[in-house]
Amino acid sequence: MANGSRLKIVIFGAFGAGKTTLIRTLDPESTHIEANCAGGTTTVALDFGRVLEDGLHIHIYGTPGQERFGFAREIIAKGMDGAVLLVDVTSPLDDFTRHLYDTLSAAQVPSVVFLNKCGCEGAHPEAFAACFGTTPVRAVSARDRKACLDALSRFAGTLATG
Ligand SMILES: Nc1nc2c(ncn2[C@@H]2O[C@H](COP(=O)(O)OP(=O)(O)OP(=O)(O)O)[C@@H](O)[C@H]2O)c(=O)[nH]1
Ligand SMILES: [Mg+2]
Repeated sequence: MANGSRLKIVIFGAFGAGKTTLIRTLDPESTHIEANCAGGTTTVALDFGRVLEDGLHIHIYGTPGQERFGFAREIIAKGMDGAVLLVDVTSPLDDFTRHLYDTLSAAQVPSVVFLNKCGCEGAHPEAFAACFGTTPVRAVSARDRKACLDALSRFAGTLATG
């Protein structure tokens, strides 16, 4: 349940799904704890950003996507009001993303799936439409601020009133 007019939303997703990019797009002033890795950077602790929409303070926490950081995901997830599962649609659905979805579903966390990289070469968003049961699915690009803000505030609206 939301705490007054403040919401804690946690972003989950596999390695490289675009969680850090999404939070940076939503809040250019956001904070990121990352390390260098082959081809770029990877989150080794968390991301944190804030968005104020319609009087609602949305605190957005990003998790590390590497499987070995399960302990960090557990800590970051504590007390969350809702979860975003971010999925890279340029690759087939992987076991880890499926595991994250199953864990959120079993815990009955209010969730939404954001399909990311929809405009990229090799993207197949249609292949994911039936993968997540009754959980709402939204197509975004983590680099598109308007689409991300719209998708986030719609989801936040369901939590604030729900
Ligand atoms: N073209 C394109 N590239 C994207 C998009 N979102 C993320 N990327 C790229 O995908 C790569 C991984 O993005 P990150 O945001 O670091 O992914 P992450 O989910 O935080 O990764 P971990 O922290 O390692 O789990 C980076 O090179 C991003 O620039 C997108 O919407 N479009
Ligand atoms: Mg990251």
